[in-house]
Amino acid sequence: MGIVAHVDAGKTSLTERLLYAAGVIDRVGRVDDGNTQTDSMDLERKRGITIRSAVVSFALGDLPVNLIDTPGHSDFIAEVERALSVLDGAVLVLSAVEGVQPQTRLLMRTLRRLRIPTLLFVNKIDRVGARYDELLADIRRLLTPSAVPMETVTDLGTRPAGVEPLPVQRPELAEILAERNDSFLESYLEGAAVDQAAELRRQVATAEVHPVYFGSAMTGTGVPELIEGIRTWLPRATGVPGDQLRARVFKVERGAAGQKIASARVVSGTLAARTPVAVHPVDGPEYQVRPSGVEVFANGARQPIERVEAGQIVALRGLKSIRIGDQLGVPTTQVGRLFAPPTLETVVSARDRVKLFQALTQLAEQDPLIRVRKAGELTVSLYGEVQKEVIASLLESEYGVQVSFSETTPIHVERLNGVGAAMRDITEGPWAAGVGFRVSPGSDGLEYELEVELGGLPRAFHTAIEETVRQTLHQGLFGWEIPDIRVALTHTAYDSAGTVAADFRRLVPLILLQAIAEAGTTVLEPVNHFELDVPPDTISRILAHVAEHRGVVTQATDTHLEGTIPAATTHPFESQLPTLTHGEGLLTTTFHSYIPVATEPPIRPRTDGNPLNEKQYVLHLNQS
Ligand SMILES: Nc1nc2c(ncn2[C@@H]2O[C@H](COP(=O)(O)OP(=O)(O)OP(=O)(O)O)[C@@H](O)[C@H]2O)c(=O)[nH]1
Ligand SMILES: [Mg+2]
Repeated sequence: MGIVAHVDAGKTSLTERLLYAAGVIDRVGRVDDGNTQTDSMDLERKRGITIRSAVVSFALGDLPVNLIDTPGHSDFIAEVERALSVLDGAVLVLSAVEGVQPQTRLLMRTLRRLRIPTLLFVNKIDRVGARYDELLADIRRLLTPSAVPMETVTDLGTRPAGVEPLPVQRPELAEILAERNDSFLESYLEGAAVDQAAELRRQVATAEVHPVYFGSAMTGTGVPELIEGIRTWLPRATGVPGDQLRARVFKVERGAAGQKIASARVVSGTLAARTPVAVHPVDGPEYQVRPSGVEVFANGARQPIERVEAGQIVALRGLKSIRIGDQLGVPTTQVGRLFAPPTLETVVSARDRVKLFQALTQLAEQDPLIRVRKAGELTVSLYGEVQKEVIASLLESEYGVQVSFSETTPIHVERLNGVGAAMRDITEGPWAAGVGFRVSPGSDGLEYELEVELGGLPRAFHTAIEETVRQTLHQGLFGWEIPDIRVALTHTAYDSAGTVAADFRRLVPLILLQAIAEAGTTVLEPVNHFELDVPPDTISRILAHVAEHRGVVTQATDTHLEGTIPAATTHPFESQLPTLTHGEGLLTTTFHSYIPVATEPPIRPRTDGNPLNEKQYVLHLNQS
């Protein structure tokens, strides 16, 4: 089960309450005191925010629960994405005061799309300004039309706030259930006895209906009721132990002695220590490993175990090359990207470059979105400024490397302007290979098509060509990635006596980029959607401030603005808000889209020896 929410809604506090209720801890820790179970990193304790997902486990009566407490800050959305790929159920937390926030909407949309059974927990009912009816209306309008309150609240907005259960067998609930099930509707209309609880359980399991609980992670009110809700409505994990092993790695960390520890969710089958398992990496060929140790999460700690079964989350030791997203046993289809990729990057420098590179590479294992790029200088991609601070302090505390960053800049992308084609035959170049490509604009990643006979070329060469096409697309005409494109392989040639895969790997970038050059590309910049709440007396100043930062307002009242703003100007815009709004401005941004840059397109330094210039490229290959 996962706990997800907008930043500061109270996920970690609620996790602490659940652990306490389950008897795992005998004192409730507080985020504000830096002593909770799941915010265990120094930096999390110091800053009072969650940075990495953490797994804890406990039993709610006879129900064993593995819980993942996730970060809410939008800079760490990648952590949530990984957790979502292994969940059977979720609790989406909202604050009764702040209500539905941008990240709440993004998460609910994703949970519904993935059909993950979800309960809503409206937290902080003890705080001044807590709302009930109005908030329920917001939930129905903005999150899910089929939200079902399970309780009413007494003394709302005061410390003694409490909850009163609503009956499950009630007409309002029957109507919601009937909307989604015709046979239930019929029986209900006929006045037959209908089991609303059973129907509710079924519709929660299919993520059609979402029960809403209320409470306070601060006072503990409503937590027993939420626990009962989890036990009653969320479906229990089913996994067939006799089946073949299927497991997915969603977290990689390093233990005290630097050894890798991988957390994986076992979907089916069993997994045992010192027994070989097949690893299917995100990219690259399958290989076999023997985990030296297998541990499960139990009662707040990891415990070694000989064999784990379906449904459990395990920690695996001794897997040196394991990465987040890898699958164990029999692979299933990858979940694909749920949220937008990072749109910012920064150059990192340190006195000891070798040490910095090693440290960053290790960090990138724990967080694949720390994409390290070596083009003379080292750059990492980012979701935002908080992440930058986190990387700096991790590098210092865990690796003893002091770093400085350049200013954060947006990661642009390139889009094709039209169609282009290029080909070279085997007789024409320095390599014993021939290829031809036709490229055209795409809308959904790389769409790779074969317009040649598959059998006309050995399999290994086809693989080499396709892999090289993917790599080449990381750097378009201006050095930026081309994410959406259709590439057709129109010609191949080889010499059965002399051709090796490397011939194709060298030739493909040259010819593919020729085809792309013929099509031409446009450089696009990332743009964010923003929501901004400000005091009414500051609105005119704020509107000018938005315009100065190339923002576009699409909706406005005298205290609330919505619109778009380039990623490039988002941080400078935000950093001046406190002064402009007497510290009361509240901004949230989420990725919106890419738009063409209005000025001269920025050029990114290449790392590929520049296949756009054949002489230079051949020279580069000969040197490396
Ligand atoms: N009054 C009140 N404060 C709460 C409640 N729950 C949490 N808080 C406070 O809200 C703040 C955020 O709580 P966290 O539990 O860290 O929230 P979170 O969702 O884990 O935050 P991130 O992981 O950083 O996204 C802390 O200062 C908590 O003490 C509640 O029910 N009532
Ligand atoms: Mg937290």
